Amino acid sequence: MHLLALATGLVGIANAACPYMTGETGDYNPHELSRRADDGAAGDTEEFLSQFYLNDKDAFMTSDVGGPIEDQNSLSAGERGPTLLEDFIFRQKIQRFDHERVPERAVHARGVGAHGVFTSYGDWSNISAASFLSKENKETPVFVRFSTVAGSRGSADTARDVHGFATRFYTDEGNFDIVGNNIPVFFIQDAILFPDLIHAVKPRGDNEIPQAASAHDAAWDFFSQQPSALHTLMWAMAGHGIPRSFRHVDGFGVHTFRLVTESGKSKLVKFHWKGLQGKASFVWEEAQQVSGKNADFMRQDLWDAIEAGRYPEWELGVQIMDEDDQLRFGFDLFDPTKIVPEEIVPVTKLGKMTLNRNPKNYFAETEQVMFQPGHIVRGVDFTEDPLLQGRLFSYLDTQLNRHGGPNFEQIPINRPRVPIHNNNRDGAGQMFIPLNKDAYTPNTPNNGSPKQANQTTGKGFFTTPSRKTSGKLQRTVSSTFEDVWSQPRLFWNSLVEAEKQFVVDAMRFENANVVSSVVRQNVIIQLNRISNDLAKRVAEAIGIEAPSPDPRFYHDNTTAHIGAFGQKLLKLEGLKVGLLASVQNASSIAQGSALQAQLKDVGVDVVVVGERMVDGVNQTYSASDAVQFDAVVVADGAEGLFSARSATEKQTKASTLFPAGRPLDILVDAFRFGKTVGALGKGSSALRSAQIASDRDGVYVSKSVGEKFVKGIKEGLRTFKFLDR
Ligand code: HDE
Repeated sequence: MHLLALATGLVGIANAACPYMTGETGDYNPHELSRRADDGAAGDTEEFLSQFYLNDKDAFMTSDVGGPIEDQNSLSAGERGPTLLEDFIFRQKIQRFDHERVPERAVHARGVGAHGVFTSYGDWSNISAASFLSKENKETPVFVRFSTVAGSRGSADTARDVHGFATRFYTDEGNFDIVGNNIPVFFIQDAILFPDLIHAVKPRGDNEIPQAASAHDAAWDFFSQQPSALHTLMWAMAGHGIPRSFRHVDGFGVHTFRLVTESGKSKLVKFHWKGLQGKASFVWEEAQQVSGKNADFMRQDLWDAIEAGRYPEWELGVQIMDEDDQLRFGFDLFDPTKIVPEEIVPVTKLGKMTLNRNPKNYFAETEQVMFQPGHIVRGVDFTEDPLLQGRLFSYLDTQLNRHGGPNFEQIPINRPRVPIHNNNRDGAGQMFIPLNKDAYTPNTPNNGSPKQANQTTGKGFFTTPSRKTSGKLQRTVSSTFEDVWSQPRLFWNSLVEAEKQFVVDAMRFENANVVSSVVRQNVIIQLNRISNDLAKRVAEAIGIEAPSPDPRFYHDNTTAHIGAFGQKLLKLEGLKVGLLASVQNASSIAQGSALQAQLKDVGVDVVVVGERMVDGVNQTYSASDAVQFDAVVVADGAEGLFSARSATEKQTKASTLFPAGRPLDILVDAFRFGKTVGALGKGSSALRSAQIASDRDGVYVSKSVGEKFVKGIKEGLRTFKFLDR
């Protein structure tokens, strides 16, 4: 008889007579503090986390061990004497400060988090046993962290980069994380190359330059010699690399995962987060300016939107495929450099996520949240994707390094909303007091608890029963992963013309910063395998001879849902219109409230800009730039501030209220950044000073804030970018 079975057999006997079976282990709940809802639902995140809130209101300051103290002067030997070692108040305060930092994330160091809720659209037990998908309207708390990849924790938000989109579901059967990106593919096919990729993209080893940028030799050297990177590179060079905000990105699980039903039937799936705001991007000059003017632009945008009750939303969808489809579409579903075009497999929407609460403390929540692709629940399973397999090791490993021990899952933001029962013990910073003194299985004294749970007993996690693997050991790329050029071409073919130019401009910028002509040459060789047109246009600008077409690689296929441009925004909430007014003309300022009244219904904010802060003015010209606004309107009566540059300079020289020519610059920049531009009444003369023809796309002129004008501005904002100006 198997030892476990033997032990289990004995439990029954022990149960009746054993003095250890007092019921104390049965009641053991290390989550004494957890207020789990009676119905077994995962409960409300804020209520759970509020147990850990520290509120200093009307309290005296205390030391870390609780005694009230004063901490503004250190204890010295005599008025002018040295500080005493016995001053525990001084020592504790400085020591705690010295230890405030933990290692930033090795990648994705800069990010912003928010709480929310996921609501299932239905009972999805036909595809997954995951409890958060088990019934219509079932709600599960979530925490999301958006990030950039390459920059350090203090880098600017608008660096051109892939963007992280990591979601944790605090389900009533444990935590499930989708640790995804805003781009559906990845640069490499095997996790063992990740350190190479990141070392190539991160700043140089000697001088740590450049920060949060891929416009340098090492990055493009790697990209051009590792052509599996090309597909992701194309996405990153398109609008997806510089989104307008985190509210305006989609998200992807990237790898193919498995969903598994109660009975063990599996499907292959790709996870999608489809934003209900729509997608929007900056243009590059604009993104660079934002980096300098407001490095926190994107975290501010998310924070403000949530504070204002404009909760961003995403639908969770899956492309569902059969196990037999693994090689059916002309590529390998386990190759993370491939998308499954939605024309082949449409996206089934499973539910909706709403982000509705900002964290109370950045460090405790956003910095300490530790996502892992390995956090899965019953009903979800991995696949053989070698990138995913490697990630399953890396996240836990790096988190041990960040936290300094294995108990980080007990930190409030990481804790599941259900009790923990296992024989894992001790480690630095243990938060629980386990009552079970027999931390082993099988055990007799504890009646075998905690008991083993599996597919049929205790709603346990189970691996897809039909999964099998075999083969001889080898260090090779799968032959089914070899074609890495067709899908970058599919991407290129599917872009609207203006976004193609956007990609060309991005590649010209990046490669103009590459010093080595060998690397630039290699880049062009690879681009030519995607498209001769693309290669020629980039080559022309970076001093490389235009290559001849290489038709071995070319096809004319296209797919929808690819670009960041070319689709209208679905919601305008939280976008900003700058009304350029003048304090010299009160009526120009009053147009702000008229315009605001008309844009309120779509959640657009009007910011009235004037020479100085007076009633009705929200911002001064001295502190304003085009990059702060999604559209700019010149008020009737403000035209005096916009005369041709020489006159403006003369006029503003006399005053130091704002830099010379600032109002005109805002207008000119707004236009060249592809934004919606408008003018009211005599304000339209400002357009002439800026050499903006009033019949251009996205330019709206009117006598006053009338219906047609407002409709135009809204329509312009929906288009968001007029790229082909
Ligand atoms: Fe990550 N990645 N990654 N990554 N990743 C990390 O884990 C890694 C990859 C992603 O907001 C690290 O806890 C390897 C793909 C996000 O906290 C680290 C490989 C995708 C975040 C790590 C990949 C991602 C990370 C650093 C190649 C999209 C931020 C800190 C096999 C599907 C999560 C941490 C957050 C973070 C390793 C590739 C997304 C070092 C080895 C593909 C969104 O463990």
